[in-house]
Amino acid sequence: MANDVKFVVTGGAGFIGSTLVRTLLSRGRVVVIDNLLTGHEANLKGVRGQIEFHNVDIRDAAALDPVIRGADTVFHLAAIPSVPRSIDDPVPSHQVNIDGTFNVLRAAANARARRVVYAASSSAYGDAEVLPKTETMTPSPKSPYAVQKLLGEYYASVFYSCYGLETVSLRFFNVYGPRQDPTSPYSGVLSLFMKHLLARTSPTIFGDGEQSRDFTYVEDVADLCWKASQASGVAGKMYNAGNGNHYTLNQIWKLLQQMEGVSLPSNMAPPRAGDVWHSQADTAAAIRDLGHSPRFTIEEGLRRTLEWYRGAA
Ligand code: UD2
Repeated sequence: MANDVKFVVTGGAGFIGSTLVRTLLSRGRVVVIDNLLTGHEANLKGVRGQIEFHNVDIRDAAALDPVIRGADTVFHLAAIPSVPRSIDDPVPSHQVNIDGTFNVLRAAANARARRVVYAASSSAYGDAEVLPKTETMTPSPKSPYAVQKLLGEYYASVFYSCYGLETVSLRFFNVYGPRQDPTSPYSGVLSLFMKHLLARTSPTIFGDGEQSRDFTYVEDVADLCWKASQASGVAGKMYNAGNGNHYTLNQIWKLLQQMEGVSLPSNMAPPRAGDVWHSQADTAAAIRDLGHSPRFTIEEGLRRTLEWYRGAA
């Protein structure tokens, strides 16, 4: 692929976006859009000189157009994540995750971009009874965040059917790995577990810890974003971006303690509103249509992530 192909990554200074940026560097010109609300320029350390960075808020439609112009692929990862954050403070997450997504899709359509890959969320499934969760299941969102991310999928699909903009939605399943920010109460649970493990303090587990997640290593998700941008016959569709396994919080916390040879019983707190109980991806469609091939076992992913936090501490 010619090196002047332009890729735009919204949320490119975020945890997942900054990993994707590194995946794309050898494949073309990378342009990052981020307002640094939850992202950090430090996430781009070592690659900052090889990319073009725009401090732009995706709520600002007029500012998006010139940056997206000329793009081959737009990877739309900018969002205000977190289920509890969307419950506590729903307006900003609504505006960014719905209006912002609309603005990105519109700018991409106006720019006649070849394709948009959209970061959707496994939260769309809610508490569907059956595991693993398959793309054909009826969505059942339990929180504003889940609704917002689902609506983005619908918009992505309609931008294909109505405007001919190729889109692929990937439902990310609890992504973890290096550069995930552990400093907010809304941070992903594994980043918080890592922080506590290294500080030798006890994490808080909401509920009895028997809820499970399909924890997916960030590099596997970044690889799948790339594959989704290249696959044929997938425009307008949605796929699970998961690992295909699921582990309870109790299992993961136990595993982490064993890795460090420590004993730190967790604090228990009431379950969180909007929380999904079990989550596990059926990966068959992504394997078949996108060539998905996750490489990292949970042990290997946790080991690499822990080493990164140790170095960053
Ligand atoms: C949801 C989505 C995920 C992604 C993410 C973005 C599901 C199943 N997953 O993740 O795909 O879109 O949102 O934010 O909906 N917890 C604790 N202690 C803590 C923090 C969290 O016990 O200190 C629990 C929390 O109650 C939940 C689990 O850990 O049961 C995972 O929470 P999370 O915030 O890491 O991610 P989750 O599942 O809401």
